[in-house]
Amino acid sequence: MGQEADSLLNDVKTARASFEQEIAQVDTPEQLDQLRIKYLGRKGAVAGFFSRLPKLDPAERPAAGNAINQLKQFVTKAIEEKKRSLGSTGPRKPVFDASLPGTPFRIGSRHPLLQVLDEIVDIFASMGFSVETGPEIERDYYNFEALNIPPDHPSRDLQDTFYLEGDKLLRTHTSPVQIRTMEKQRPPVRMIAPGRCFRKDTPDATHSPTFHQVEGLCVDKNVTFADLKGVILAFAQKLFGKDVRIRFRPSFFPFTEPSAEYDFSCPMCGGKGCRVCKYTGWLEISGAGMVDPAVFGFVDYDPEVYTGYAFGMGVERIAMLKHMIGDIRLFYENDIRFLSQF
Ligand code: 2U9
Repeated sequence: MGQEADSLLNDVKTARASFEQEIAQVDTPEQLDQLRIKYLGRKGAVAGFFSRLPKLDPAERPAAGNAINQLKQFVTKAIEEKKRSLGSTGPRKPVFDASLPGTPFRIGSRHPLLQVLDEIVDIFASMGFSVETGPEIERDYYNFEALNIPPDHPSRDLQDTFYLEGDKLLRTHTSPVQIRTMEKQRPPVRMIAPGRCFRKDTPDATHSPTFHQVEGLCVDKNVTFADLKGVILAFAQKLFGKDVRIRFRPSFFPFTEPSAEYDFSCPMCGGKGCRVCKYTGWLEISGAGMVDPAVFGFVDYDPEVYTGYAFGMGVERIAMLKHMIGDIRLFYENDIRFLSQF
C-alpha cells in the first residue's frame, strides 16, 4: 500500500481512539455539540479525511473510503447515544420552577345580554313570579288576535312582522306566552315570559331585528294598578339601586286598559339631568297596564271576578342603560374585545 494510503488509514485509526476518549469526558449537550462539529462538521476530521482520498492511488481509494465511512458511522451513532443519555434532544430544558404563576387559561363568560336577563328573571322570581316560555314561531292568533290587536293594527303590517307560511310568524313579543299560560292555568297567575322576539327593523344603534324581552303578568282577585306600581318600583330599585324612583305616563296598548309607559329616574345623575338621560332626569323603560277585559275573554277568565296587570321590557334596553352601551349591534357582533369586558 502506498505511503499516502498508509498514513490516511493510521490517521483514521488515531482519530477513532481520540474520539472515544473525548466523548467519555462529555457531560453537557453543549460539549457534545462541540465534539460533533470537531469530527462531523464541514471542516471536521471526517471531512478532512475524505479530502485526502484524491491523492491516493485509485486502487487504494475504496478501502480508504470504507475506513472513513466506518469512522463517520461510529462517531454519529456514539453522539446520538450520548445525546439520549444526557436526556436532552437539544439545549438543556429549564428545570421546572414551581414558583412561577400558572399558565392562565382564558375561560369564556356568559353573554352580557344573558347576564342581564338572568338578573331580571332572578328579581321577579324572588317576588314569586313563575318563569314561563313558549314557541318563537308563533301563530297569528296568539301573537295578535288573542291580545286584542285588531286586524288593521300597524304592528300586523308586513313591514313590521316576519310572516311564515300559513298563519305562522316569528313572534314580535313574548305576550303569546301569557295567553298560552292562561289557557292552561286558572287564576291566580304570577308569571314572567323571557325570550327572543323578532321585528322587521333595520339594524341601527337602537334597533335589531332580533331582540330579547321580559314580559310580566299578574292575575288574581282585587289586583290593582297600585300593585303594578309596587312591583315595578321594587324591580327598579333591585336593578339600579334604592334611590331610583319611577313614574308612569298615560299611553295606549290594545291589550291593556288603562295603559302606561314607565320611566326610571336616571341612576347616573340621580334625576338631576345628564347626557345619559338626555338631561330629562328620566329613562324611558317600557310599557305596562291593567289587562284589558277583552283579553280575558279569549282565555275564559271572568273579568267581573279577576283583574290583572301586565308589563313589558326590552332586555337590550336595560343592558345598554346598565352598562352604558351606545350601540345595540355590539351585542350581536361577537367581538371578543366587547364580550371579554363582561
Ligand atoms: C297579556 C296581556 C297584556 C304586555 C305589555 C307592554 C306593555 C310593552 C314593550 C316591551 C318592550 C314592547 O318590545 S317592546 O318595546 N311592551 O310596552 N307590554 S303591556 O301586556 C300584556 C301581555 C300579555 C295577555
